Order: sequence, then C-alpha cells, then structure tokens
Amino acid sequence: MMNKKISIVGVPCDYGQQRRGVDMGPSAIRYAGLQQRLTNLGYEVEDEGNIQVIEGDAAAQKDEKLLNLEEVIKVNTALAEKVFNVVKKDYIPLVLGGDHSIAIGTLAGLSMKYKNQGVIWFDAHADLNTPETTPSGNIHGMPLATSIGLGHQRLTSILHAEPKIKAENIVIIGGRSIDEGERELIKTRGIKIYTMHEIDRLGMTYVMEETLKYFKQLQIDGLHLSLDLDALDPLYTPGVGTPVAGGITYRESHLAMEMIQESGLMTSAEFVEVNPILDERNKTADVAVALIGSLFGETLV
Ligand code: 5AB
Ligand code: MN
Ligand code: MN
Ligand code: MN
Repeated sequence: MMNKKISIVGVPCDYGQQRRGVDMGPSAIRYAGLQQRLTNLGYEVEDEGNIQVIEGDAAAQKDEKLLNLEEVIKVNTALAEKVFNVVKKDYIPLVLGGDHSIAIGTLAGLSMKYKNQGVIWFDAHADLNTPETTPSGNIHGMPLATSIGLGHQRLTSILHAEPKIKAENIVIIGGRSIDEGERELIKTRGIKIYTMHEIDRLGMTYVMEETLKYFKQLQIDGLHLSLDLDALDPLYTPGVGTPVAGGITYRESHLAMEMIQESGLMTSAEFVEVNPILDERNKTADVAVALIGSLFGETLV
C-alpha cells in the first residue's frame, strides 16, 4: 500500500545562483493550487511552511569561489534536519525550491533513512560540478557531485560525513547542457544518463521503462525524484534561471511522472528552479503542480 501522507516543505532559497526571484518559487507553486490538488487525490497533506532563509542579495558575494557558501550551508543544514523529521514520522517529503542547491539538504536528510536510495534527476544540466570544475561558482550546478561526496567539505558533510548517495544509483534524464568536468564524472563514476538524444531516439516510454527496471535491479530502498523545471523545453516552462532549448515536452514529462507513480517506487520528491519573475503568468508553477498531480496518481479519466 502506497503511503498517503505528504509533507510539503518550502525552501525560498536563491543563494545557489545569481538571478533574483527563484526564492519566490515555493509561493508560486502553492498559489498554483498544490495542496488542493493533492487532497483531491486522497492524500493527507501537511504544509510545514518554509525553511527560514535570511533575505539577502544572492548576487552580492562575487569574490568567493563558491557563491554564498555560508548561506547555502545554513539553508541546507536546516532543510536536511526538516526532511529527516518528515521521513521519521513516515510522511512523503515534497520539497519546493528554490534553486537546485537545496537538493544537497534534501538528499542529506533522506540519507538518514534510505541507505541505498535511487535518485532520478530530471534536468537540462547534470549538476555534477565541483569547486574545481565549476564554470560559474554557482552551487546549484553542484548538488549531485556534492551528494556523492565530491565538493566543499562543509557541503559534503551536512548531517554526516558519508556520501549521501552512490554514483551508480543516479539516473539523469533530459540532459543537454553538460560541462567538460561533468562528462568526465559521468564516465568515470558510471552515472547513468539519458540525454535528449536518447529521449528523441528511444522515446520517453522506453527511457522510463529502462530507468525503473534499473532501480529495481539495484534493489533500492527509496526513490527520490528531483525535477528541475528547466528539464522541460522553455516553451512550457519559461520561468527558470537557466533555460536550454530542445527540452522534454509537456506530455513526455507527464508520461514520465505517470510511470514513476505506476512503479510504486517513489518515496520523496522535489521541484526546483521555478522563478516567478522570469515566468509568464505563473505558467511554470502551473506546470510544476500539474506534474506533481501526475506523480501522485492523477489520471486522465
Ligand atoms: B541547474 C552550469 N553547469 O555549473 C554551472 O539549473 C549550469 O540546477 C548549472 O541545473 C545549472 O554553472 C544548474 C553552467
Ligand atoms: Mn532573494
Ligand atoms: Mn538545470
Ligand atoms: Mn538543476
């Protein structure tokens, strides 16, 4: 029997990158009717409110190698503790970003319960940069590397010093803007990726079947979905900080959510990078809520 209890955790953080406005993502997603959508599906939904983030200018600290490192550590430590509390009381964490640096905290919290967790990462990017390879200094480009134990020691040691996930337990879907250092890690660490090329060539159905089969083979004890709205084509989700043309379509993304739901494997999720300032009439938040609906079991008839 699927767990029917969800805890919503908002993370109004924009310190992982340099464009203002992504800190309003949680409000935009709630405003798009999130809670009602989930209660309509028969879930007991608790809104935990937002993780406290000190308001500041995310673009201010240009001289550091890792931008806003202290703030990112603070937010992610608080988030990790919150997520751990949510899984302890047996609710499904549904985390709303905020920029993608918050996956560091989410995965740290989840790692306290799930020792062999799988991660399905929908993104135009691989988010596998390290302080050595980053072209930008933006920590939202580093959460996957951090979570496998590569990166600034104070980020990799949030909650505990061990890697939060195994590299081979990651599947990236929708990649189309991958940096040189990230390619190297994908190869040397055996990280699975279905780029847009594979999605075009094989179709989303096949890609998701293979992905879910892979997780079953790994005998994962939990599956986390991390969905960066820039995975979709900017046609559908224009309200993101780093849009890349040639992305996943609206229906392909829904199909993927529906197949994750059917698998019964998913134990937590996060939706990130919604930036209402860059959006068109809350379109991107609307898509996020529609995808969350499909992920949690909405059907067309
Ligand atoms: B997102 C880039 N790889 O590291 C970098 O939106 C972009 O969370 C990162 O996927 C994009 O700065 C991070 C060039
Ligand atoms: Mn802000
Ligand atoms: Mn991205
Ligand atoms: Mn991302």
